[in-house]
Amino acid sequence: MGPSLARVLAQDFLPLKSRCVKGLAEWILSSPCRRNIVVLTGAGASTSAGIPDFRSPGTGLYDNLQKYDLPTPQSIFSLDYFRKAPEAFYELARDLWPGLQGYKPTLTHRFISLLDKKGRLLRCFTQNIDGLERLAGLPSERLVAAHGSFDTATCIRTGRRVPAEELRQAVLVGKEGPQGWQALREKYGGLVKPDIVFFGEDLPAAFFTHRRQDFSKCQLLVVIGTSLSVYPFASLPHEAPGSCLKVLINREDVLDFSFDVSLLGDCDEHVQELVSHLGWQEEMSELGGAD
Ligand code: CNA
Repeated sequence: MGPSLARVLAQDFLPLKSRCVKGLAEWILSSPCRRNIVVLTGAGASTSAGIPDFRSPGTGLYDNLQKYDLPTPQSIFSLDYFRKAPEAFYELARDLWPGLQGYKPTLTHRFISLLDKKGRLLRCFTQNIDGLERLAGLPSERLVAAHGSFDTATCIRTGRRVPAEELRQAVLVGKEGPQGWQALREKYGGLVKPDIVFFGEDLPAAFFTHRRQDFSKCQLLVVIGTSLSVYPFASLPHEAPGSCLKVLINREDVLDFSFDVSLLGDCDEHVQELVSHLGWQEEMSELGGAD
C-alpha cells in the first residue's frame, strides 16, 4: 500500500485487486466502465492554480473577506446582501471572473479532460465557477456547471438577459462612470449579476437532468477537492448505485459520506501518481499537464 493512501474503506465486492492508486489504475484500465466514470469537483481542484477555496482555514476565501465587512462570509454570495451592497460581490468578481487573472488549469483539470479523450468520462459535475475545466479542453457537453458560470448574465430585478461581456466590462471599470456597474444597473433597470448560483437560488436544469440520467449508469465515482458541504451538490454521491466504486481525492476526509477509497492529500499529487500507473504520462504532457 503506497504512502499516499491514507485511509481505505473497502467493501468485499470491490473489484479492486489492490486497494490503492495502483489498484485504481488497474481497475480503470481493465474494467468495462468505459464512458461510465463520473467526476465531482470542488474548489480544491483549483487551489494549485492560485484560486483560494472557501473553507480551508487561513487561506480560504471565507477567512479573507474582512475588508468587505460582511455580516457573514456567506453574505458575499447572498442575493439579499447583493441587493443592499453590491460593491463587495462586484469587487470579488474581478478576481473570480475567468480569464481576467490568467489562472491556468491544474493537473487535475487536465486529467479530467484526458479521461474524456480516453473515452472514460460520462460527466464531470463541478461546483467551481472558474471555467478551468473548459480551458483544459473538456467539451461543454461533458460538463455540468452545477453552480452556474460567468458565461451569461441576468438583471436580477427584471429577469432580462444581459450580454456577459457588458457586465465583465462594468466589473472591470467599477462603480462609477458611463461603463461602470451603476450605469449598467440604470440601463437594465436593476442590478446585473453573472449567472453563478447564489445561496438560495435554483441550480441549472442540467444539474437535475444529468443527476437523473448519469448516476444510474455510473460505475466509478471520483470526488475531488470538495468539503461536500454545499447542498444539493453534496447529495450527489448518494445517487451512485451500490455497485459503483466511490473514490475521494481530497486534503481532508469528508465525514458525511463513506467512500470505498480515500486518497487524502494534494489532488494533483494523487492524480500524477494515478496517471503514471495508467501509463498516460505522454498524453498528459501533450495536454501540458505532467512532467
Ligand atoms: P470548500 O468547502 O472550500 O472545500 C474545498 C475542499 O478542497 C476542502 O475540503 C479542502 O481541504 C480541499 N482542498 C483544498 N485544496 C486542495 C488540494 N490542492 N488538493 C486536494 N484537496 C484540496 O469548497 P467546495 O468546493 O466544497 O464548496 C463549494 C463552493 C465553493 C461552490 O459553491 C463553489 O462555487 C465555491 N468556490 C469555487 C471556487 C472556484 O471556482 N475555483 C473557489 C472558491 C469557492
